[in-house]
Amino acid sequence: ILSEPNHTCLVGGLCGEKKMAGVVRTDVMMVTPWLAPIVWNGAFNIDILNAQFHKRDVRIGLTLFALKKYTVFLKNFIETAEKYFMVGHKVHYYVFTDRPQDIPSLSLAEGRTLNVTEVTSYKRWQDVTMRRMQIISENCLQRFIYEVDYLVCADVDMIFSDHVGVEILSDVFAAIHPGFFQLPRQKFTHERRPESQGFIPKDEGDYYYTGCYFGGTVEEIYKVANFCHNAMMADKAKNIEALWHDESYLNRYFLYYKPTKVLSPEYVWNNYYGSSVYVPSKRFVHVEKDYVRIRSD
Ligand code: 2GW
Ligand code: MN
Repeated sequence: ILSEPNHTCLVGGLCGEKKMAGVVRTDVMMVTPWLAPIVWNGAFNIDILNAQFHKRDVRIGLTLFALKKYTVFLKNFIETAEKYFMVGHKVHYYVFTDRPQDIPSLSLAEGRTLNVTEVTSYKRWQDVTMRRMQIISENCLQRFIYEVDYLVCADVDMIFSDHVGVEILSDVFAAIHPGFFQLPRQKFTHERRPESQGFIPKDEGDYYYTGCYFGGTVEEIYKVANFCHNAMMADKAKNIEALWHDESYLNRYFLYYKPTKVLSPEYVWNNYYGSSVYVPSKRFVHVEKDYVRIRSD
């Protein structure tokens, strides 16, 4: 380690090098109590990470669901992803839609492909968002496992506005919801009814994770999606649905199967929450939408 030009000394004040391997912020948590990194800008050296991932020739799948009117979000999503998401790496976009004729043709950089799969829609919007888990888990077994190493699963009503690279990748990662990172766990909107499969007791829950962004190896994402889908179906059979749908079941899964990396709110922001001094860069942001129009049939 001492011959590595980018090394950081373990004790302060001795670094001397221009380009440090990492910067420790003292105003935010940088590591979870179970020793998973919390990813903040400056905490990593992207050149080292890129070299490591290139050596493995890593392939990254990005799953996107654009059903009904949500096809309108695809163009900006993909265009901004081309600029900021995993630039220089192999990327496969997997778009699931009930309106394949509405998918715009977009030009992609070398090493990047886009695949459209037709799926049937559901009447209830809660089913539209929740059934993503079923489709992800089925496709993990049928194709993702043969085609990519990592999966990133995201909402489609988002745009990238700054770098998002291999620093997010790990066996299984989750992102902290931007509305909850300054709140105590009692305020988290977890499902609190013990009869639901999404149940988390008031005195438990590490973070409140967003449902709009998670990922990991195909093997791990299969477990996540399969758990969430089965939990939803078990609840459905009892005529109960967790408070925040897929997000609630996801939070329940991550309580007992801890993520190996946690993304700070830099990695999922929503301008509904304005700005925060703790979040110098908004890398992946929910777009404002006309809820009534976009969600009507
Ligand atoms: C239609 C009516 C109401 C709500 C959603 C939809 C809808 C969602 C749709 O007509 N077509 C569609 O493709 N979707 C997909 O589901 C799309 O990928 C979208 O990004 C995702 C989640 O729906 P969205 O973005 O409207 O919900 P948000 O931004 O409030 O999402 C949070 O809460 C959801 C559960 O209530 C999910 O957990 C989501 O992951 C969270 O970010
Ligand atoms: Mn969304």
